[in-house]
Amino acid sequence: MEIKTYLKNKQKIIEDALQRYIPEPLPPFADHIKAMRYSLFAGGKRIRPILCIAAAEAVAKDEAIETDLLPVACALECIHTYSLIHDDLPAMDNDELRRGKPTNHVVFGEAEAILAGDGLLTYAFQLITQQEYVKLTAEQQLKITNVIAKAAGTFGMVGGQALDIAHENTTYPFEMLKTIHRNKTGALITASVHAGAIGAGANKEETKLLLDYGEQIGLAFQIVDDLLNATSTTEELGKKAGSDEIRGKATYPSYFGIDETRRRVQLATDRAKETLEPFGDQARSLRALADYIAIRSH
Ligand code: GRG
Repeated sequence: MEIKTYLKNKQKIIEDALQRYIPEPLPPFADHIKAMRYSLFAGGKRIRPILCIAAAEAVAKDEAIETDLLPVACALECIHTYSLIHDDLPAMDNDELRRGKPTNHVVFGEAEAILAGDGLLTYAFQLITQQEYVKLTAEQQLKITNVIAKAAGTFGMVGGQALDIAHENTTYPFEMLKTIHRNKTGALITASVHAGAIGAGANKEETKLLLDYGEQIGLAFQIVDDLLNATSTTEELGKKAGSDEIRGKATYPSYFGIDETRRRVQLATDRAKETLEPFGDQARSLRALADYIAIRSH
């Protein structure tokens, strides 16, 4: 199946599951839930949930694995969406456009946007552990909760964001840029793959290979984000282009120029695909996702 068809099918499955799992905007919390739903259903690519399911499919032959993992996949999207809402706030990147639409705080105000993010982050962990939704064992739920909490928190995305903000308009060694990228963007992507591996009952060797794959595509994903920020238009991206330079952020293109940056994307993508060799044809979707991440246009 072509990657575009695969993505479309999976996006529809995630979309439907999110509609089922995320509460309706009913009193007394109607306005708060409306703000959560606004960003969640604003047209994200759903890469993290799809990676979670594709990683599980690389390990498990059982077709039910997708349904079993849907709450976890949706939880990853909730956390990702929260991070975008908070990242766009005036105190952080101060952006007014995201996923082609006005950002959450522009529509609902700052206080509501902060709470929409808080609500999504917390609801993610409710989803992973909610007994009527989850088909995984208690041990799998515990492991997945730990992996995702770590990746989303101080030793992952939040820590990476803190470093990123602290280093704006400063010059620093390339090693620091790698640390920022690995935590801010890579950690949740790797955790998405890791959660799929846990859900599918991957053994030690399979888990190690999938983690290596996750790290390489996490790296490729962030480098492409840097490239797109430097080379695309706001219309193409659905968010402000050129903002890294305006905010004095170090990026791969600022260290290496565009051509060398593109070469590094290809290198990370090739490495990611190499680690999948032992999975044979069962990892075809993960391979296609690595290619998709490298050539994506928004
Ligand atoms: C506020 C705790 C906190 C963290 C923010 C995610 C993040 C950390 C900042 C966003 C800034 C940014 C552009 C990061 C680059 C990688 C990234 C997360 C891009 C957006 O992800 P996509 O392309 O977005 O998967 P969609 O809209 O398709 O879901």
